Amino acid sequence: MTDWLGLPALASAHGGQIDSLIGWTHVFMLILFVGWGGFFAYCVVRFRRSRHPVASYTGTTSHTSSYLEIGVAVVEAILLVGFSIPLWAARVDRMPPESESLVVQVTGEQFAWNVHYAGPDGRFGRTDIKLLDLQANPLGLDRSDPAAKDDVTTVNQLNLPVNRPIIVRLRSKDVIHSFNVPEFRVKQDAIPGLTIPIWFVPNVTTAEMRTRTENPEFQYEIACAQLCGLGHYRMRGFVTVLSAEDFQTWIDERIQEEAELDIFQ
Ligand SMILES: [Cu+2]
Repeated sequence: MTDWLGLPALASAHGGQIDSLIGWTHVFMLILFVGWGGFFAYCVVRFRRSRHPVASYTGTTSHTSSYLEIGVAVVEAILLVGFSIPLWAARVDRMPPESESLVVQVTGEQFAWNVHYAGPDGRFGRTDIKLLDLQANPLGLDRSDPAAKDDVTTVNQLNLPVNRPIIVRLRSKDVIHSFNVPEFRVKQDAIPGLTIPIWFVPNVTTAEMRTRTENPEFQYEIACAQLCGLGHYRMRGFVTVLSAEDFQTWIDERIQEEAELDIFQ
């Protein structure tokens, strides 16, 4: 079903559930559409003018429709309390343990995505608005803070290891942006003044997806999904999902590079 709905390729552990939810929603809406469409056609014929030349001013006197409405409200309450709220609690509120996950801070700005890794110490270095420099230090990271020594920052490029829970702490410097990676079935607004955590497990590497889609240039994209200003259209980042080893190699190299930069400063 998801094939003919034209959904993007799937690349996260929880995404299948979202797709089946989208599929079922379509099935239920189709049933409703056919049901109500049929009822409408029935009414048009049943209450046609030639059979009912004068309007009925009393209308129906039975209470069936009221009971039906109460029934619908009860079923909806059961769906909400019995299914939606527990699902939301399990999927959104309950984060995987940080010790088993990779925690990344992603900060939106007009018009870029700033990515911040804590490095091996697992602690994010202090950031200070006074150190903010749009070119050299877009996050205002204080390199003199010991926790910042091994931090890695990138712009518009989020590298992730495959099959490991990722916790993204979403922030924004200016206006509301939205972090959307369609293949992961992830979309969350980034709101100035708030740090919003989201989590997912990417389970297809970029290399694997390139073979699967037969597109050697395939890239996962972070598309800003909230109209955020004149440059919104070009607020685009890339996600590269690497094997655990490749990710480790990459981050080690970056830590090395940043350390060398520090020496020259
Ligand atoms: Cu944006």
